[in-house]
Amino acid sequence: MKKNIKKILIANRGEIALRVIRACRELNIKTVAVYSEVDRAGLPVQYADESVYLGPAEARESYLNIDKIIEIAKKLKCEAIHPGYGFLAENFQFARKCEKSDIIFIGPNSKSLKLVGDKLRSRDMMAKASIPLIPGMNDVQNDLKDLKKIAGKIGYPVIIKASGGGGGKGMRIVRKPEELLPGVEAGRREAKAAFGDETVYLEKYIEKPRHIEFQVLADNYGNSVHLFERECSIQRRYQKIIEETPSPALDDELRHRMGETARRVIELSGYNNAGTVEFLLDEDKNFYFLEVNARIQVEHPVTEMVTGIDLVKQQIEIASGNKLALKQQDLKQRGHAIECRIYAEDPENNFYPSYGKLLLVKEPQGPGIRCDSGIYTGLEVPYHYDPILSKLIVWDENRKRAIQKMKIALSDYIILGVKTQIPFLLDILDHSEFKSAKLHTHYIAEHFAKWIPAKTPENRHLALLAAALMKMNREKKGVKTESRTSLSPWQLLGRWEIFSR
Ligand code: MV4
Repeated sequence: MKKNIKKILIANRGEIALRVIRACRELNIKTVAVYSEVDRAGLPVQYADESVYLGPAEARESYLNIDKIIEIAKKLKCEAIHPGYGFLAENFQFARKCEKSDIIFIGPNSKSLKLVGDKLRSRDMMAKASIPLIPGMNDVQNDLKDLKKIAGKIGYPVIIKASGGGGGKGMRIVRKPEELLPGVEAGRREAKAAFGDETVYLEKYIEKPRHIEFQVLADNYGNSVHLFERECSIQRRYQKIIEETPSPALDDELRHRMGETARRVIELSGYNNAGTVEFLLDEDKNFYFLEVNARIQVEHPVTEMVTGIDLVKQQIEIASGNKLALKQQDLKQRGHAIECRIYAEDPENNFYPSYGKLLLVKEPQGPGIRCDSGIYTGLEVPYHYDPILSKLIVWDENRKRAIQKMKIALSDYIILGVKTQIPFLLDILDHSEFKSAKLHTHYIAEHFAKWIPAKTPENRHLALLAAALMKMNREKKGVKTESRTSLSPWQLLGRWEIFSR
């Protein structure tokens, strides 16, 4: 069962590929990066020990090309593949092909991956084990007349979900009986097109829940621990943008109950490696199991900051067949961590993706500041993939200080050349309901529906100003006055106050 992993292929790109390469280096494991046509200049290609061209930009021909990736892993004698998040991370056929090729898939076994990907089947299994679930259906129901009866029993509003979906894809809310059947028909078509499975089911719709998830690690021998929660209620169109831990909504007693429930969900699913158990928490603090995310998640760093545990290294240790070295009673949460996702999106233009060459990148630094990114000055941001540029994570002793640190770090983060939603993030952090932690999944829809950015100077104007200041500095030096600084305005950029915020 134990296997010495000496080389890992990273079947991903961008910040998460770099994150995995860093963990491998620390464990003395060689790395192979794979890259598409538009990622030749990406940092993973530079950081990995070897890199192999995969194919054209389209994900189907590169990062989703199962046979090609396995072929490269075999050829270069990689004992394991790390899928990161997205792309092939939750594809049980990929996991199964790895298993059949005697390559370790760094993630759960394919059988349990298939189970947790089938929301209706896992709902049914959890119901039988008395895991708290939102009232709704636990089996496939094809007769539309029956559906109407079931919805009546559940009580409106109900939510239609795709069994093969997840993460909000293919969901619709139904508030009146006459909207049910058209909703189900549309939902089925959508689910069929998106996941190749038209199965949908109904649940009672919970208004304004909090989204709280628990990080779990499980080894190959039935041992598991949870590494506490992350609160991910701040999202926009199912895209999380701010995550934090601990959740201000939990006390130790509720945290303990939810954490133990999460471990049971993982054990019942026969799950191994790192996984996340998602819950909704309603306004009366009842929690309900939603689904298992079978991957390392985008927001994993906040858990690392408060527990001091490197989750990617744990994933590799587990995949190598080592027993979990962590014991639940030894795990503690220390301080508070917040993550902001930085996307190449234009908040002034309905968050439309913004692509192009990065003219200047300057990342914040300081105690308790972590920046997981794959960007640098001069990099061309391709439009073919998820527009995430970077993740800014801060740690401090409590929530208030962490928010303060995040505001400073965001203001120091300079990205010129593409638009980012940094101004939007800053306004959320400044909002009174955020400060008092009154969070829920409709927070942005409720408080920021009509958000417009404060007038900030355009990059072109900044460039002109920078040139003017540089000239001034040179002239000062020329007459030998005591110059305040010999730094160029570009180096000082984050400190400019042109308009007051
Ligand atoms: C819900 C819900 C309300 N009631 N289910 C969205 C992601 C997917 N994992 C489940 N989701 C939801 N399921 C019931 N019965 C509200 C959401 C939801 C949501 C959940 C987590 C994070 C953001 C969200 C945004 C809108 C809706």
